[in-house]
Amino acid sequence: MLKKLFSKSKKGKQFEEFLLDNECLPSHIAIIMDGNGRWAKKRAMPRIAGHHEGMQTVRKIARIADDIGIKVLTLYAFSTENWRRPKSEVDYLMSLPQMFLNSFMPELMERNIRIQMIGDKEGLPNNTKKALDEAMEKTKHNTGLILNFAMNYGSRAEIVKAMKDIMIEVNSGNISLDAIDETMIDQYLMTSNLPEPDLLIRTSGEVRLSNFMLWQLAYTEFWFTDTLWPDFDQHTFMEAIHSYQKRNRRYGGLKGEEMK
Ligand code: V07
Repeated sequence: MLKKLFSKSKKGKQFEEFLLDNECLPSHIAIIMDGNGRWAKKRAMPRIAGHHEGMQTVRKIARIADDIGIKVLTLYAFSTENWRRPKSEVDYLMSLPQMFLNSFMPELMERNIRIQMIGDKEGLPNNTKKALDEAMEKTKHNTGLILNFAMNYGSRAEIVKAMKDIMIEVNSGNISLDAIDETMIDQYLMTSNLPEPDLLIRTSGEVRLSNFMLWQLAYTEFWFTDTLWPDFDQHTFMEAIHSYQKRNRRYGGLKGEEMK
């Protein structure tokens, strides 16, 4: 069924209308949120101003994802490579989860949104870790949108850890070599409770995966835009979902393996 989604401007007047097919909505959307630094540079502002604006965009896009019934939104917030940035920038980035959660928590609860994360939590500063732990604990019974942040995340490191964890079980005789298959590897990844992403979005004109969810993205549709993350809005988001739905409908007659 095609469903019209009306959005409102600040004055409350309808200014745009989107047609969404809610029968082939992507369940899981993953986003590489690039272009925050460039956004700030264009305005002669410090990079951290771009990150702050990027955080506001996270809030807006999470609301929209929730409104249209997306089940999982995975956002690449901090990669294992990002530690190489200047210390002042890293410090600021690490303060964002707290800032975001402090102000957004009442709305997260109201909307029944659950916070999750993937990545190496132990490598995060204590304050950041604590804010994340509290938010995950507080929202763990929420059954709506899963807002999944990739924090201190690297896909290869995730796969290495899964391999090691499986080896521990093999060595202690709990599982046999023959029992290792794709389903088992899925279960040892940090995304074990999530469906695979249906749609990957990367902003800011870069066309790489940058060590993001390499295993999980095997069959995912990719959508790239030159729009910088702080400028990403409802219109761009709908454009991405539209494009996914157009491609998906083309495979309408195919099922299962054929579609892969
Ligand atoms: C970060 C804003 C978005 C653009 C990308 C870089 C900067 C939201 C969070 C966040 C993370 C965990 C959480 C709640 C919010 C965040 C970092 C960077 C490190 F539980 N935005 N955002 N975390 N940016």
